Amino acid sequence: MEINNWKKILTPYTQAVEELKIKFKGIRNEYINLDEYSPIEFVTGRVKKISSILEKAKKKNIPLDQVEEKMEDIAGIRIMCQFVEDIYTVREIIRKRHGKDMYLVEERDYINNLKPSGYRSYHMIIKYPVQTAQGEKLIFAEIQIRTLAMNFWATIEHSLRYKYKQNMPETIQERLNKAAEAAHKLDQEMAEIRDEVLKAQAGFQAESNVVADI
Ligand code: 0O2
Repeated sequence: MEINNWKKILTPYTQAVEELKIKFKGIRNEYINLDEYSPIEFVTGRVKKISSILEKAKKKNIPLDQVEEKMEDIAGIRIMCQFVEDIYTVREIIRKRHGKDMYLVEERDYINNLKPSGYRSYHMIIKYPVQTAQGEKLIFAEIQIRTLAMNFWATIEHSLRYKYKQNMPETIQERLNKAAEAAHKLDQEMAEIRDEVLKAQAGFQAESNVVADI
């Protein structure tokens, strides 16, 4: 396919990524402006590179004239959270948007069903309406929701996988598996610390209410 054709195909995806980034960053800002805890730490997004689209199409036997209907992650949004619990808060926020400014198509829980690589993340596939000069275009987008620890692991694993392609040395793979386990433990520890902090805060508030009653 000609480069100009790709440019034409990818334009609404760029638009969708920009709009979705603004929307999710907006949610974070809402919490921050109210001095409340935000379940969203930061948001990134990207349009899949043409070379990655071609590679994936080949791997998944997707004809190039069907990538738009069959490839769900050409537009990708990544939402990073501090705690695992926050991922489910963000999931609820997105579920509530179904039928409003986006349509939820599928959810993939790679947190409870981690991938053989050790990858953990919560994926939500949506259809998102983009207003183009030719009218509305409904396109797929993939929202990946993860903790900072999950993101740290995935970012490094992704770059190593890119470096080694299919030939990842076994020792590196083993270390990555161990690192995935360590990242998981870190998330569990942090969740417990969070519970302790919340309990302590609740106790402190109850005490100050008693003082206030006096
Ligand atoms: P990019 O553009 O480099 O990010 P699959 O072929 O099974 O991996 P599928 O079925 O198309 O993926 O969809 P899925 O499972 O929702 O995953 C697609 C995206 O999730 C990947 O994009 C990654 O961003 C992320 N992902 C999935 N598995 C792994 C993994 O084992 N390690 C890391 N680091 N990321 C993963 P791409 O295709 O890598 O493209």
